[in-house]
Amino acid sequence: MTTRIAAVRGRRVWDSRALPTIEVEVSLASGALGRAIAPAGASTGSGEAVDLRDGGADFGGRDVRRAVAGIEEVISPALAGMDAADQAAVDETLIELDGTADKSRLGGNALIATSMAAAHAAAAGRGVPLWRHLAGDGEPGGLPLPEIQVLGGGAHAGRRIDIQDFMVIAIGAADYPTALDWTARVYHAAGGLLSEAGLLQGVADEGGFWPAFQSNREALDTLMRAIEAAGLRPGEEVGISLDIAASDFGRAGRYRLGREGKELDSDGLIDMLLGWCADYPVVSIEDPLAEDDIAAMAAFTGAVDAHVQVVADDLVVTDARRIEEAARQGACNAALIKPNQIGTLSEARAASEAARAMDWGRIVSARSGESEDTTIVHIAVGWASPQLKVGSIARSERNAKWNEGLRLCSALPDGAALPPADRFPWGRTASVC
Ligand code: 2PG
Ligand code: MG
Repeated sequence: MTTRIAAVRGRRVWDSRALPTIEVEVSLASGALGRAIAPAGASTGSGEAVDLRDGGADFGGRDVRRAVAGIEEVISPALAGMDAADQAAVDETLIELDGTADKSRLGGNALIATSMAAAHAAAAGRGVPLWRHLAGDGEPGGLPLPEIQVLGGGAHAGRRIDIQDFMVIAIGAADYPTALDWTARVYHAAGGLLSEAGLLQGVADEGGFWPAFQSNREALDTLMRAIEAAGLRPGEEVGISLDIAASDFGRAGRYRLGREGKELDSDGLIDMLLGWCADYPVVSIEDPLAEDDIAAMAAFTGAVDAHVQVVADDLVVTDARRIEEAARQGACNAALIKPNQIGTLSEARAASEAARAMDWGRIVSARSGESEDTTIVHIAVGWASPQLKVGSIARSERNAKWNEGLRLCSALPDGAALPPADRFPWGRTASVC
């Protein structure tokens, strides 16, 4: 066996928020090596695998020395001698070693870094790119359509504005490099508008501009003007995508919009969002209501135009069972796939397959706390995900991913082509908004 694991090492490294995180290095008997770094969320769903931290005073309790020790003492001896190419066996072993439902003993962060590092090592041992290894016997996809943040808010910007992500999707771009070009133009135009208005105050956690606005609609207006100032047609070439991250400002059907001093019930929030969809070319909305407000989320999905993608993040947390349940309830029509929410690649893949089986949209996503790790780009291609979300198009922990996609353009069978428009809800109707 050329992919036999010789050693697994855990290492404490730094993420994009100056917080410690975990890198795992899996080396094979053949000398091949695989490395991966765990990302970390800030607005997390309550059902996510536990991100194991030390507690105490250091770095707000967010150090990872315990999780690194678990890799060295528990995971490393158990994986030595196993076949890195047998991802299912590696992941089952990790799940058994942890032994808890929420992965709180060894930590979802330790598990996902190990699971991804094993995949990297197996690909290196086989002498194939990671996306090819991850595709297995299935057909890999092409490049995914990027969903890119221009303005960052919510938990990623000190709650300066309630809505978390104001993003764009270059729905009219024929290929991946063009989608990035158009988005970078919009990004610069937005920066120019903010600068003219005296509102330029740096960037939020994912590289989008800091939201120095008085209302959420002011952010939407700025995004519209930025698309136009970039010389692009809103709704035809570039659509607006929002992550409301409603669980961060509401529970049990009560929502508090701090910036606007408003209290809304579920119907009030639905009306507000439907109003935005009527007034702006919104093509995708993530977590429109809180994770415990499922009937209201289903009501929103039923009421919003069929060309709008309704994405579940906090509600389904990359868990196949939760995705199937959400589909049964008609809560949404797309799933965000964040491997660290569930803890192993095999379980994340099962979630992706569950979404695919229901003909849902699928968006592989990074977290707000990131690093130079580009595994998710290979996951998106290997698992044929039509979309990818990694934050903005500024800061290197983000552009490491977009640039990896540019590298893959020359390696993939379909080159730089993006999935055809009819793969997306907005492409199935004649026009958007
Ligand atoms: C989200 C992500 C990325 P976080 O909510 O979709 O924007 O944020 O990683 O903080 O959960
Ligand atoms: Mg989200």
